[in-house]
Amino acid sequence: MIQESELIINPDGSIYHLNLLPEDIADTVITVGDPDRVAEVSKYFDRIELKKGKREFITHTGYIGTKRISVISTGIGTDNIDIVLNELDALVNINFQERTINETLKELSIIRIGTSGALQADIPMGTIVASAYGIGFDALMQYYVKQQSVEEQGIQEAVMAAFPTLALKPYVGTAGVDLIAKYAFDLPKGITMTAPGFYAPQGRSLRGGKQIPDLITRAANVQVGDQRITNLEMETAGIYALSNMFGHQALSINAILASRQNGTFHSNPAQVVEEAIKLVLSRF
Ligand code: R1P
Repeated sequence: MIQESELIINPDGSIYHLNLLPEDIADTVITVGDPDRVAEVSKYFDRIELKKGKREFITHTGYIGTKRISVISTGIGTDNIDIVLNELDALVNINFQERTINETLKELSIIRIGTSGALQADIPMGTIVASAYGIGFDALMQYYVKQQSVEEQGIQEAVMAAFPTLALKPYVGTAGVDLIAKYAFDLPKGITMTAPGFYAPQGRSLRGGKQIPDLITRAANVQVGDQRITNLEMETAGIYALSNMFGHQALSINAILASRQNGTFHSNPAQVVEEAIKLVLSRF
């Protein structure tokens, strides 16, 4: 039996942070960082069945045709991903009355529609990129047990060699094969670097000193077989690694808003995000 302090259930039976009941969530869940982006996705639903939320975690569940779909905002960063992924998994794989793990486990399809900066000069702003892998430069997976594939180990070793001064060991997660085939078969793909911050952890500095001044070129030059680091953001690796651990499929689709090699930012970010949303929903 899972203790009350570990699986925290609100008085209405909903899970602590997401404020959702098990029946509130569809088997396909789109995640977005920005709570305002939830309505930008659900405006394309044929019918919205519920809108719930708490803090930065806003959820809309509805239907496209006869297919049920949820969209949930995660807010920014891996610490939020830890909460969202654990609570989504609990909603489908834990019996809240008995506080026990279900015998038959459910596999969710989790699709992130996010924004990101390109690391490669040949990926222009406005491109929609899919993450074949995510590499996390944060400590999240130092607290979990996850099997590592040979491919993941190769990426981890190449990245560690490129960043010898890092005290932590970046971890790797992998996209769900079925989701890549369904949603991202024709998109440019690569490794998404996931940083634990927006400024120095992504090679930016407005005023403070940077511990890794050449972070962008170091990351851009990593080559593992035919894989390279295409883009940089703050959630994909955590989503992938936890989904891999739990047995869910995940896919991260990013609208490229910045070119980090050229130092430029897109003049109409909302339009690129809209294109990414329409692309994913048209393939649902
Ligand atoms: C930073 O501005 C945020 O934007 C990116 C980063 O990963 C980070 O969450 O993604 P979202 O637009 O999906 O939030």
